[in-house]
This record gives sequence, C-alpha cells and structure tokens, in this order.
Amino acid sequence: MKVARADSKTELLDLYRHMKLIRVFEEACAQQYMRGKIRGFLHLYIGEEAIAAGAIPLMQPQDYVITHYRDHGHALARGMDPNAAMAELFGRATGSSKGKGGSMHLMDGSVNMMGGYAIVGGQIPLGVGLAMACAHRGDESLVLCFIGDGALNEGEFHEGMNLAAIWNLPIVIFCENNLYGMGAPVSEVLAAKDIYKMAEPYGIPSMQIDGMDVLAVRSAMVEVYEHVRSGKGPYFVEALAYRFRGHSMSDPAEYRHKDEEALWRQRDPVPTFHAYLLGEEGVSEAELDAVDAEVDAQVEAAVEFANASPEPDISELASDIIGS
Ligand SMILES: Cc1ncc(C[n+]2csc(CCOP(=O)(O)OP(=O)(O)O)c2C)c(N)n1
Ligand SMILES: [Mg+2]
Repeated sequence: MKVARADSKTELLDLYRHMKLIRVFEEACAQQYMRGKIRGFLHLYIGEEAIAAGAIPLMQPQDYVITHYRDHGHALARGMDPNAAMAELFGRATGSSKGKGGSMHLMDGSVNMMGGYAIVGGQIPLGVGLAMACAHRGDESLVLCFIGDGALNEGEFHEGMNLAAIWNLPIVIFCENNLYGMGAPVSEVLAAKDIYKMAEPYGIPSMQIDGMDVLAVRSAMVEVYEHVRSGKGPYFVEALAYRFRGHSMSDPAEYRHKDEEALWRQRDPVPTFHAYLLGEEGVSEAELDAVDAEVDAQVEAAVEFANASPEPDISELASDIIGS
C-alpha cells in the first residue's frame, strides 16, 4: 500500500466510499438475481473495485468513460445514480436506458459514461472515435477505455492501438487483467507474456500497476492523465486484479484452484483499505462505520426504487432504435 501523505482524510474516505458502494451495490445485485428480480446476464465486478475507484473519480467532467459488460463499478464511480443503475438492471422504465439496456449496457450521457459493451473489444474503436472528437474539440478532454484481458486477442485492440498512436489521440486504454477470460487463463490464450509491453510496437507508453491497491491505481492515473491531457498521445495501462465471483452468475468458477482464490482474497481491496485507513491514516471506526451506513442506506433505497418502478410500456419496444 502506497503512503498517501498528500491526501486529506476526506479524499481518503471518498475513495473508500466509492469502493464500498460498488461492493454493496453488487452484493445486492447478486441477491436480487437469485430472487429473479434481475434476469439475463449479470457479471459482477467484486474484487476489482480499487480500479474503478482509483481511476475514475479523478477524471474531469468533460472526459469520457467507455467500457465492457462488467460495467457497474465504472458507472457508479463515474457518478451514475444508483437508483437509475439498479432500475436498469431490473428492466424498469426508470432505468438509465428505460430498462432496455440491462446490466451490460449501463450508459448515462449526463456524466459522459458512454456505456458498457457486450462484444469483447467492441468498445475500443468507439473509444478511439470519442478520442478523435476530444482532439477536434481541443478542450483537453480525454477518454478512459476499459478492456478485459480477453480483448487483447481481438483485432480491434490492435487496430485501435494503431489509430490512437498514428493520430496521437487523448485515450487511455486500460486493461483490467483479472487472469481469466470466462474460464480461459490468460497464460493459455495469449502469446504475449508481459501484457503492458504489448503497447511497445505502437510506440505507446505503458505501465503495469497493482489493481488491488486503490492508492497505487490513483497515483499511477494522476501521471497517466497528465501525460494524455498535455497532448502527448495515448497511454496503455495493465492493472493486475482478480474477480472473486465467476465470469457471470451462472459460472461456478470450477476452473480455478481454491488456493489461488484464497490468496487473492487476502488482498481484497475493500477490507485492506479499511484496515489501512484505521491503522495508518488515523481514520476512526466511527468515521468508517458512518460511510458504511450511508452506503447501505443508498443501496437499500436503490433496490426499493427499482422494485417500485413500473416496467416499460409495450409502446417502448420499438422506440430509441436508430431508424425507427
Ligand atoms: C467478440 C466476442 N467474442 C466472444 C464473446 C464471448 N465472451 C463474452 S465475455 C468473454 C470473456 C472476456 O474476458 P475478459 O475480456 O478477460 O473480461 P472479464 O470477463 O475477465 O472481465 C467472452 C469470450 C463476446 N462477447 N464477444
Ligand atoms: Mg479477464
């Protein structure tokens, strides 16, 4: 854990709040899925919260976030209303996309959260396009484009890296390396051994960071955003992390060894940061309890809001479709 001397207690508690909100929100999602309130696909981000909390709240309002289907954490950290996010997961009319997008497609233009995408790597060309728009506007805005390790095998990754470099675009391509793409270990499906070095042939600077340590993520991203915002072009980041749940709710994750899971659980970013704040930063139990209570109430309210919301009207079936 990096020492955060420059951070105020409020900033540190905010980082904790972001991680805790994602954790509690997603635990509620799992529960509501078991109750049949959330249907279809549900991919949980539990274990990877330090990445979203460390990288996103630092961004400017004019910046963009675009991501994959494991998108709840990114949307919440970007400031999406948890009520609208939960209602979207429930498929209700009050959801961020009127209940028609669902878990894999959280999108909210009002906070420049440009959506989760289900096609592995599909968000990369879109992110590059957003970065072109940022460059044309010339307002120092940038794009943070999250990908999973599974996207590294897709042509879109290489096309996107190439165009971002050739056009010197303000984009951070951020790989959340959680060691697996569905049930496939990265080491068995990717020829490259050091993921962060995959940026080298494109002349894009890169770094590998600890995605379980919120302060490590944050301090790395301060440097990365400074580079990109000053017109020096794209950056590639690899963060090492672990998803504690299976690929989706229907995956019992039997391809992983229990010892491996136990080892990563010792580094669980939420309790680890809780202990760090208590032990090293002089934050009190009462202050942390207050954040926990606030987050619990927020998530409980989101579930109630979603549950009480109406389903979309049948007339909505063909609306919001390009060409309709
Ligand atoms: C182009 C494409 N190929 C295959 C799939 C099926 N698929 C869905 S998720 C996934 C694994 C992606 O893993 P990764 O990028 O590592 O993300 P993680 O789930 O680990 O966060 C695959 C192969 C897909 N959605 N799109
Ligand atoms: Mg993965």
